[in-house]
Amino acid sequence: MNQQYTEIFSRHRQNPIQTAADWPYPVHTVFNPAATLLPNDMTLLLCRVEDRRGLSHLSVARSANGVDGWQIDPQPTFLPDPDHFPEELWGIEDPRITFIPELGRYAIVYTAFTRDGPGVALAFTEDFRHFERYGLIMSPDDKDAALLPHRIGDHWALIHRPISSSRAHMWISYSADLRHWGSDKLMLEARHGAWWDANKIGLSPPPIETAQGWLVIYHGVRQTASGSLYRLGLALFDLETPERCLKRGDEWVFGPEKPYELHGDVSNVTFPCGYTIGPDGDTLHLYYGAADTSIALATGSVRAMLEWLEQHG
Ligand code: BMA
Repeated sequence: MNQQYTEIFSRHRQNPIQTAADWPYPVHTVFNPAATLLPNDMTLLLCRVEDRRGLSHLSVARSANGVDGWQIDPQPTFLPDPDHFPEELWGIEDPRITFIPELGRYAIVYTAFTRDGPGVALAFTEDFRHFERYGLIMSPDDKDAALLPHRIGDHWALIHRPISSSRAHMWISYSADLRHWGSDKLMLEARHGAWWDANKIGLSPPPIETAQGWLVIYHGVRQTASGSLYRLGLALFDLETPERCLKRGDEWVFGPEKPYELHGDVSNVTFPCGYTIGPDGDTLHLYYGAADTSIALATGSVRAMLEWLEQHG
């Protein structure tokens, strides 16, 4: 690769850090994990696990250093429950975790694969063992969603990605009770034509709250003759009015380069759904699905991302 570009994320040398072979029960692939740091400083990943029917569920993996020594739940942690939640008929996918201090609980926003396509579902947990489902909060087609960690004014805010006609943009919606959502605002539009983020974009991990604004890592999907290319870009949004974009980078900052990202069930995919931030308050550990097959880790700096946006935004 051309080293004249600023490297925003560096890959861990042990990548991929988790594969299906590490799982304590038979699975086909593990990818697109949500992440959070527990009060005891353990890293928790909520991994998307696909079985050999093609259906996904979520399972927890915990590690003291966030790299290896993973303790993986011996059975699926969070299974689809189509008897009570028919929207989970074809599985649950791509979770994003946000800790909500006001509620003292973690919100898990995930994709429910309904009979009519992907929709957005919400659940809460305190311990990643017991879950309270709120059910579907955005009807299909909609995905790539995460909650902001606190209210904006009086309202909770959810970033999500509905598909209308053939274009897919990032939207933000508001709610007084976390169940009924509205006041939808367009947050970031997919570009047109040859751009890396033309036609289809979506939130990747939940936004990172900084003094300068909500720092958003989003994915752009470029359609090519040999399929889709999933790459990542950066944008910054106003803290009080999060639909207001302050800066958007023109170039992507991360994309498939390594063999485990280039080849797999779905080739050319880097797809993060979570991160943790180190004790220095700056080091970002980004956990991503590689080629819809394994889990990989890349490290960056929040300060460096903001500086990059200053220059390239
Ligand atoms: C997206 C989502 C992700 C997946 C990606 C590449 O639309 O379905 O779960 O990683 O496509 O297949």
